Amino acid sequence: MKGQWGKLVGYFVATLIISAAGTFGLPLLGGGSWLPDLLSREGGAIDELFWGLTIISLIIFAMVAAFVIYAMVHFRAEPGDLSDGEHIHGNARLEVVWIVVPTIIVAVIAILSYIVLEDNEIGLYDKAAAKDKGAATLAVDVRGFSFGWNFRYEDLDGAKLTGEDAPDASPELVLPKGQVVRFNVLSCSGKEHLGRLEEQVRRELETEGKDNEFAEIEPGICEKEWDSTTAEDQAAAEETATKVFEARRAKADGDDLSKEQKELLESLPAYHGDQQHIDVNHAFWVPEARLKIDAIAGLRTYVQWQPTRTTRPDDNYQVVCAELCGSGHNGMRSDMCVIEQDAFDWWLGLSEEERQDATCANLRVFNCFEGTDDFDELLENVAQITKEDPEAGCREAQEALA
Ligand SMILES: [Cu+2]
Repeated sequence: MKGQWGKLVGYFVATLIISAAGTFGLPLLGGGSWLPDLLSREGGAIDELFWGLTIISLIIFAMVAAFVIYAMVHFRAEPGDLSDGEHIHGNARLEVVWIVVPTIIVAVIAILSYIVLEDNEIGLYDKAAAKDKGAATLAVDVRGFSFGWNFRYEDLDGAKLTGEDAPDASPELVLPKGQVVRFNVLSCSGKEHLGRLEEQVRRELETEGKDNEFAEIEPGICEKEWDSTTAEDQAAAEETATKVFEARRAKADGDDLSKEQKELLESLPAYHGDQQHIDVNHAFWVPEARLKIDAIAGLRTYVQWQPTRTTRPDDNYQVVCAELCGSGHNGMRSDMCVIEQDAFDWWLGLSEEERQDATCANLRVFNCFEGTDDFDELLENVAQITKEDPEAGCREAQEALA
């Protein structure tokens, strides 16, 4: 008996060493890590959890492999032996072990995951609970549509932060370093908008030259919410959006609709052909920040994280869609970048025209010149540098401006 355990332990240790060397060593051959760069405060704990789970998995793998190898080596049949193996059943002690041990492992994993996720969601749903532990200080409205993203910047009460002449929304995600950002995520149909415009054009064409009171079509709910500027407007639009979502879900489930729900669904703008104003679900994800959240049509979801460093020219990070959403899914990517707070404040106030050059491709090079505060001039110079050398890194840019 003693010898058996000794051999089992030997197989266990050997398998553990080989599989651990493979797991941690293979990426070194490729010159990197299994994980992308880390950009957020929240990502650190997630990575630790990931590696913790990896180690638990390696140990379980080595245990199973040890038994398999032991069985193969010591219980293999002699050549020509075609008889059945011994039938064994009813080992109470063994059954207790294989129920209790996995239960403990799963419970430990669940508790560790809960602690990490709970800590990452400080104040996300309960501002009062956040206190000084690092709740969000900036809100970004994230709208996913087929196929792209829009980002709008707000304070936590929903008031827009962009200046008078600034565009409402940005197709790229620009974030200030150090602020905890709460992302309000929604799949807000691009088709809703396109569908309305198409319908409007069609109606105008049909009645060319004649007055057509029907040519003006009400914006859809998603657009209304987007366009609302006061907190009350937004709350009202959001409330309606929630009711529409519930009514649609009830309809899809085959439940009886209330009178209010029926009226609501009938009042929605309808277009020719399919229900073009309904977009599909997407998922908002910046791999370097680790956290992701679904973007659901009609239902707002939230995620928050704090970018802890600025992005450099080599940090070509992107917002990607993590939910297979259709033919354009692979192209549903937007550039993202993190800049210093004062540069961010300046960026928010830029007019539509000025923002043309203030893209992430240039803002990343911007970050090579920390301490400069004449951002207008810097942008002009940087735009010139990247025009001549789109691949310019910090060194090239610094040399060009020296
Ligand atoms: Cu997608």
